[in-house]
Amino acid sequence: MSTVAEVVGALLAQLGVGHAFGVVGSGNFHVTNALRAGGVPFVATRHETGAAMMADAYARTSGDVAVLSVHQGCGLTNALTGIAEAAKSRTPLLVLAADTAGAAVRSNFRIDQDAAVRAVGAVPERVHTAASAVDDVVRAYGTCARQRRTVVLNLPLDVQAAPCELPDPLPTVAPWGVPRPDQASVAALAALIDGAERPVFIAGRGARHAGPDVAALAERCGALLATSAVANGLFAGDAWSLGISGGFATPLAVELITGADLVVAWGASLTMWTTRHGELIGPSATVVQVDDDPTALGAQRPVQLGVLGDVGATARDVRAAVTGGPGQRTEEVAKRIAAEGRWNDLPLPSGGDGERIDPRVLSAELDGLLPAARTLALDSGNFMGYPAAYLAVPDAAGFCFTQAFQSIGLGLATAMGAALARPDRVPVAALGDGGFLMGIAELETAVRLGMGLLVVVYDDAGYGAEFHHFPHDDHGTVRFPDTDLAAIAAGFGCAAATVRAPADLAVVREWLAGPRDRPLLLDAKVRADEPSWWLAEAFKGH
Ligand SMILES: Cc1ncc(C[n+]2csc(CCOP(=O)(O)OP(=O)(O)O)c2C)c(N)n1
Repeated sequence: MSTVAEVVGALLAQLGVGHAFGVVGSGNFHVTNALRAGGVPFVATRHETGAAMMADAYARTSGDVAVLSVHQGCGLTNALTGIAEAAKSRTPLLVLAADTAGAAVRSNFRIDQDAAVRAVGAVPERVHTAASAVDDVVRAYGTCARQRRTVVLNLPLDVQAAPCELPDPLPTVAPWGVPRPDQASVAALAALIDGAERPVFIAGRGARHAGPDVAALAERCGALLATSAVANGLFAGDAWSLGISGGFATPLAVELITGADLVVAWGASLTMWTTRHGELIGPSATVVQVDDDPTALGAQRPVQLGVLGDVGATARDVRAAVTGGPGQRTEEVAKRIAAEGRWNDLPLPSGGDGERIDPRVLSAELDGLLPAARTLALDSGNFMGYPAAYLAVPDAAGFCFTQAFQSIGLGLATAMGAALARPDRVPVAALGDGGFLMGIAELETAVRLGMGLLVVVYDDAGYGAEFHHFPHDDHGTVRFPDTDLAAIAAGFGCAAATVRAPADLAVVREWLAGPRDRPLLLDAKVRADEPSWWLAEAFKGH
């Protein structure tokens, strides 16, 4: 007779979870091994936050449900920052959390796990008894996969140990169909589009599965295309794409988005980041939002029309209903996008003084060195506009932006989870020195996995976002002595180099040409005399 722990692991493997990550302790030992025995690959990380972020990034990049496995109490609390990020991003992440037995009221590990995960936006679930175990797992998996929710399935130790059998036949969880918009909404949106002269479409996370549908409608009605940061890459290669809307936008994108008379947000909630605190939406523009989640419609700012429906289905239905026209796809706009549509088209500052490289130059040089088939993940901080602006990505799966909770320290593990989902691409983690040192434990994991990961640290010897925010204050809390991050990374087993000038980047070419069987870390000593251009925008929100 098998146990509940074994049934939970085997059943999840059967239901089709994609990849598992975690730190194994006594409480999640058996369930993790049951997952592995069922064929689910598992990565043992060095910190639960790293595991949570790898699982989150894996799920975002692959589209599959990913699993995080943690020990009861402290294993779960260590993962909470990552769970919050996943929950805010509606990542289909299933957390298997061991829990103390109901009667173990004095256990050191005891906390109110339901309350803890509910507090960060995840859905608490529980395997209640051996008799209900299968139903409990199916319910948790269904909520996770069908509703794109981050679900924490608590597994009390006494229930885990109880005898249990896999049912025959095994249950299945079929996906739900996509919700189509109602006809009146389709007609209303089609009329607005046909009446617009300068339509712009902004696609967000909810459009990542539907890029071609949105682009096809845009083509018919002459709309220009942009994305929120999370959907960066969705329209890569489209001649009418303006790139990212928001703080990272090019001057041309700012001009054309601000000049739109109709802005349609596709699976984008038009946050202060995407609209630069509303500045990118012209005062007379009509704003429409399309989303399959009614609570998202109008949540961030008022909209003249809210359309409830799947983004892809809505774009297809509206395409059949519009008359169409050239919109703002004129020869002049085409020429301008071709000439100044990317940050890399604009003049760069001089390289630096040989001691400190300019972060724009560093980013643009890396863009030229790296193959197009790449996956870019970012940490948080002053630096992050530079890689977002200058490093092109091949498509939306090529960009992993775990910034819904705005935590530093998540970027390295994010890059690793995305890398495992797309082993055909060169993964790049762009980090500040603060975020890198916070998440450094997973460098050992990357070396152990033989991961060909490029880690670029924009090293300004401090929390740049903070010392630029408060330029006239005491910086004793936010500046640090210069640290030899290349030596630290080499100690972990990475290839590593210090970068002070573009010529130092020759090491990247050599590493790319080689077996790429270990990470390369670049400790790029960057100029820190001025804040990045987008940070001034961000400060307005604090
Ligand atoms: C977990 C967490 N702690 C603190 C902060 C506040 N914070 C935002 S940016 C930042 C500094 C980041 O420094 P670094 O990673 O070196 O990047 P830089 O700003 O220097 O480019 C801090 C401490 C945060 N966002 N997340």
